[in-house]
Order: sequence, then structure tokens, then C-alpha cells
Amino acid sequence: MIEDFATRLDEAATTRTPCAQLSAGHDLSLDDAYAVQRELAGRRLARGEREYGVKLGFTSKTKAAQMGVSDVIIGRLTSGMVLADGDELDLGGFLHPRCEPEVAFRLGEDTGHGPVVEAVAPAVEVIDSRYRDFKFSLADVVADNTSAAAVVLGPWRSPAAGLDNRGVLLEVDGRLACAGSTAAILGDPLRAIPAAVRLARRYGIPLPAGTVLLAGAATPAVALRAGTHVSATVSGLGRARFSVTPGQGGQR
Ligand code: OOG
Ligand code: MG
Repeated sequence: MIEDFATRLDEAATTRTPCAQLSAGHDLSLDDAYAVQRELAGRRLARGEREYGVKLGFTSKTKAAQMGVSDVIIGRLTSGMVLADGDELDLGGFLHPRCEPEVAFRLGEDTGHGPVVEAVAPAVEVIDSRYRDFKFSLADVVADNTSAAAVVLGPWRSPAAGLDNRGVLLEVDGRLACAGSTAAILGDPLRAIPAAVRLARRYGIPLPAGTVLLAGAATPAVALRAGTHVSATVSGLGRARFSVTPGQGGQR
């Protein structure tokens, strides 16, 4: 069952054809859903990608309300999802992608009290549900690797104090699309670290030194359109940018 579900989601992504929710025909437990996610990550690694990091979902109440779910979840980021700052994102590789502004941490060694934070960066995450109409239950979205699709990071800086209430702007073609505060992320994005450690332990996800952690969106997500320029700014951290092209690219 786990492998069949992974195949369904994998094919939806590679053929850009949204599929039905897994929970529509089955009782999908959260443990099963994380097993599907693990299988999908394993297939990406078998195709030559490398582990890049992890992401949290629904650390913001607004975001959770937008999607109709409530618990914090974790997903996997692999090298094929990563764009360089300022790069072009080929819309042809996605189904119905959306973007959201985030804060990223680079984790160091775990000295026994959880991993140290080596650096922090502004980020934009591209999410792209493999489900029809971008609709899912909590277990569905966990199985679908928390809609992870692409990520762009701005410049790394040394970890700053007072990350708990920084302004966050998402701009499309220089026009404000969403505004928020890092306070939306669990009250303080630094809380993403113990949350990620807890979920990673529980579901057997490695967090080696160098892992990039996306703390979760600070605003609702915005649909991506070809020909636009997207920029996310976190006050005091700088910005991350990319432009969207209408090509026919491969899977990210
Ligand atoms: C799931 C991913 C949620 C976040 O930052 O909260 C997420 C989705 O909304 O499709 O990445
Ligand atoms: Mg996100």
C-alpha cells in the first residue's frame, strides 16, 4: 500500500496531473503517511538527489486555517528542489504552484541539547500539492511530502537575536502580495528548531550538521504566474528572489 501511494504521488508530480486524495479511499494514519513520505524521499535520492534539509508546515495559524488543518508537520527537502537566489523557476515542472515567505536556519552539530543554529536566511518556499484542487487532509499532505516543491534562500547571516517579530513581505513584480510578521511562526521562528527535532526523532528523519530547516510560512501562500518576479523580505535579514518562466522543465 505504501509503495502504491508513493507511486501515485510520484506520477502526479512527474506527469503534472493532480491525483485524488489518498484518504478518499483508505484510512490513512499519520504513521502510514510518513512512511509514504519516506518512500518518496528515498526515490528522489535513488534518482541522484541529495538530502538538503527539512521543512515544517502549519507553524502559522493563518496558514493552517487557509488549508483547513491544525497540526505542525515535517517534510523533506532534497537537492533537486533548490534554486539559487535570483534564478528562474520553470513553471512547466509544477502542477499548481504557490509561494510563501519563510525563515531558514542552517543547523550545526547536536551537542545533546538539540542542534545549534549556525546561520539564518530569508527564504521563499514553492509549494505544489500533488492533489486535485490543492485540497487534502493532514495525513494526505504529510504523504505528499508537505507539498514541498522548491526553495530559494537569500544570503546567510549569523543567527540574530530578536527574530520573534520581524516584518515579512512577499512581493510579486514589486507589488505587495502579503505582509506578516515572523511572530506568526510559532510565536518565534526559533521554536521551529525544537519542533523539528521532536518530529524528526518521532518519524526517523536525520538532521545532520548542515541541515537547512524551513521554519514555515509567515503569511498565506500566493499562486505563481509565468513572467512574474517574486521576492520575500524578512526585516533585518534581507531577501530571496526568483523569476517565473513558462517553460517545459523536468521534475524538481
Ligand atoms: C502544506 C505546506 C505548509 C507551511 O509553511 O506552512 C507549509 C501546504 O500548505 O500545502 O509549507
Ligand atoms: Mg512552507
